[in-house]
Amino acid sequence: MASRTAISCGIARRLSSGYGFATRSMSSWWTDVEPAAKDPILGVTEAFLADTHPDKVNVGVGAYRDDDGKPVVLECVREAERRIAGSENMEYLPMGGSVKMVDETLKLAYGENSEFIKEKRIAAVQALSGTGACRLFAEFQKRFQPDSQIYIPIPTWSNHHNIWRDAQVPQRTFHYYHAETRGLDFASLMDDVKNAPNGSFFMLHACAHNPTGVDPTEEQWREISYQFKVKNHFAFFDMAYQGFASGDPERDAKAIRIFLEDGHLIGCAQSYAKNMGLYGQRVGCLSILCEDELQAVAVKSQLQQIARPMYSNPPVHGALVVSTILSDPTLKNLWLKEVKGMADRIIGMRTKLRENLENLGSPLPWEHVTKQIGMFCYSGMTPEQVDRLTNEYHIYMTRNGRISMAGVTTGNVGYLAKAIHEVTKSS
Ligand code: PGU
Repeated sequence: MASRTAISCGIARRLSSGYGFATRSMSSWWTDVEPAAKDPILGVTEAFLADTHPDKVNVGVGAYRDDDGKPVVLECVREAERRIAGSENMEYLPMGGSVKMVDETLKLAYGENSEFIKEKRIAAVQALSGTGACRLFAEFQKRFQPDSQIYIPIPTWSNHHNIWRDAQVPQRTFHYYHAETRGLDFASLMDDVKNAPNGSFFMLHACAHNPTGVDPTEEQWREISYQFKVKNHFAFFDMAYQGFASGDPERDAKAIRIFLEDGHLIGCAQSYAKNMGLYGQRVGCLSILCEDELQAVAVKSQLQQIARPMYSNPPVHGALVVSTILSDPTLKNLWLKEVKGMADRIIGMRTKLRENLENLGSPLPWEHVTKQIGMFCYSGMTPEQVDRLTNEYHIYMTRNGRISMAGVTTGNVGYLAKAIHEVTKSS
């Protein structure tokens, strides 16, 4: 940095003294910058928006749509916003964000009557949605366990790799999905857990695994938790879809509760992007369960110190929306009803998509469309088949064959099934 400043001062001097360096404009600093690769998920949205075809379909990004294909603002959110507009100010939040929002958020992950909450053993801060929570944790991991690595399932949400890469935490992978059965590769997963060095960090999807839609059963979670205990591994849960797996946020926290029962000190990223439809508000939470209150105070203070030079303090509006909803029993019940409504519509679309494919006489099996859970269907289509869907049918999805079921509607499911049938029937 210092040398660049010195060089630029030199250039400025020569320019002003007429030495004839006019061709070297300041923009030449960036001539070596190549365009970044397109994001495999958000790049799909960009391509979709640029397409002018009237029948185009976007089943790329995991963002919920109603049955008319429109983005949804939940009724509970509308009501909370009416209340906020009439009363709240927009001051800075503390570095760790809204205490009220964080307190309510911890109840969703750790349980309404959690002993850990009562004992103040959880270090928790508001984060910039689920991504920000993961990123904050990765930074914390690097800072306080500098020699550690992170084990990430294959496949996973593509951004997980970017997050731990930018935090300079080395990445390892563990088996998760079995392509032939389109289910969990439990045996290989357990082998990887056993073979990892003692005390390894693992990133686990708490529910509604992205992109596969395949979760371990309760029994399998118990075995995973047991083996983590034997190996003294650290479990970091990314919970971006609480409520979308079963329709009930409480049931979707089961994996976390099993780990808590078994005495693990976990970490957890929570997001309100999907289950409250607060995508662009960037509201979420990072929590780390500690040995005691003293440790939790220290850990929280370090998380705040990481946040301070990055973004200082998190945004206030989304946090107010969340805390208003969750602290009011009537609004909270409305929210629970609305989450279930979203999950149910997606399940309905799974049935319709499968029925349509079978009625078209597809020679391929499609049971996995209805067996998988959460927002996504991991269809098994190849990148080339996806390219044909996009180029010939204006259907946009990620090249790993993931269909965001949240974008499937009564209006487009027939068209989608027909196009999928056309590109897969001879495979
Ligand atoms: N973790 C998982 C497993 C996710 O799928 C997502 C979002 C996040 C965290 C982050 O969500 P926040 O919005 O930061 O709370 N994945 C979606 C949304 C698009 C994206 O890639 O960010 C998806 O389509 O996979």
